Amino acid sequence: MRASLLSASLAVSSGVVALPAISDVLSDIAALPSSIPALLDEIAPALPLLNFETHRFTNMFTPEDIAQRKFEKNDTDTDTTEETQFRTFEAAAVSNNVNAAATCSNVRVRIEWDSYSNSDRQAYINAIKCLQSRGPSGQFSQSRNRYEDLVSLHQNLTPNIHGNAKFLLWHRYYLWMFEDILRSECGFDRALPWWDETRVSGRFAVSSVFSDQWYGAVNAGGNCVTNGQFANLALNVGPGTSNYPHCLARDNDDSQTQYTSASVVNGCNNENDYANMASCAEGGAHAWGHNGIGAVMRDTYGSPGDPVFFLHHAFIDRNFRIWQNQNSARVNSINGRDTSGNPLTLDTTVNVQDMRPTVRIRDILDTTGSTLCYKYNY
Ligand SMILES: [Cu+2]
Repeated sequence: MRASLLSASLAVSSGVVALPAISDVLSDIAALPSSIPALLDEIAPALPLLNFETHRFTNMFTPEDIAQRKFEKNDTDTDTTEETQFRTFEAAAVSNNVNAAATCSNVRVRIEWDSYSNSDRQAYINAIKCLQSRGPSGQFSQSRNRYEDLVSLHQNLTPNIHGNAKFLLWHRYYLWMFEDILRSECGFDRALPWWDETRVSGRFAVSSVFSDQWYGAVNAGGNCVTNGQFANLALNVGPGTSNYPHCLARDNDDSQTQYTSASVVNGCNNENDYANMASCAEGGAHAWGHNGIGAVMRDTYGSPGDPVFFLHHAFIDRNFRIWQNQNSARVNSINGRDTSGNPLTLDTTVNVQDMRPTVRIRDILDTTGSTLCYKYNY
């Protein structure tokens, strides 16, 4: 009885219409402690994977799909060359007035995980744990610590920032804000790391990221991660739009992580058109990495609850930057549409619900401009 009530409430609050084969998950649910308050003092349970699966990243592109250009957005044809040229011209006029060297003279270099020293790694993880130990701002009712403010923001905005051309831009600003909060609130004094998943596509478990020493196992079979520095981490935001205490869980699937490969990344980066490239990147290495790590990372809404989210998204942002570096016009022009179908312009805003100032796309296209000031080590 208790188990069916629980699954019903999860299903309703996360917007799921029907849960298939309830008998398949009953045994898992039945193992949950009896009340939510009791959970707060205990190890949070692993939730049945179905709760994450329901909100998984969709529109995934294999190398074959990419070769067939299945990522193409129908709407990008409406963005005429004339329009794009005008936006480029407009941006050039503005950037002529800005001395980039003067506003970003101390560029931070985000270092790939394998080259990030043990001291850097520990400082970074300490800063994340610091955020997790600090109280929430109060801005988000579902958040129980400062780190979960960031997860809540992502959960709140999920429909606006996925599946449309804002995806790469919003997540770029979100990562920058994460770094800025680590620095201003937890004394972090280095640049973020990023993780080159092309080196370990199809074999994530061999990476030191998922070792006892750092993030703990990726092969957790959907159970709680019980090793590494985030062992038994309790999460309160998600899955989906619901909020229920659960542990950090993972469920590695190499048949999916194989597509974080260089061929997938390069296949998307060969695309000339921003909106098409962004669509390809989102359904390419981005989605495969999320779904391949599994469980919490499989939940579009609550995936930042797994701290590896930020290593993964720095990889995606780095791929975007590599694409921009191929042609200088790519830091001065934009196309594609937002979730409502409105064309993006350089003046379209990117907001983080006031956790940091709202910016315009023109402010964050260049990672070495006056708003952001970072690059990647390769
Ligand atoms: Cu996201």
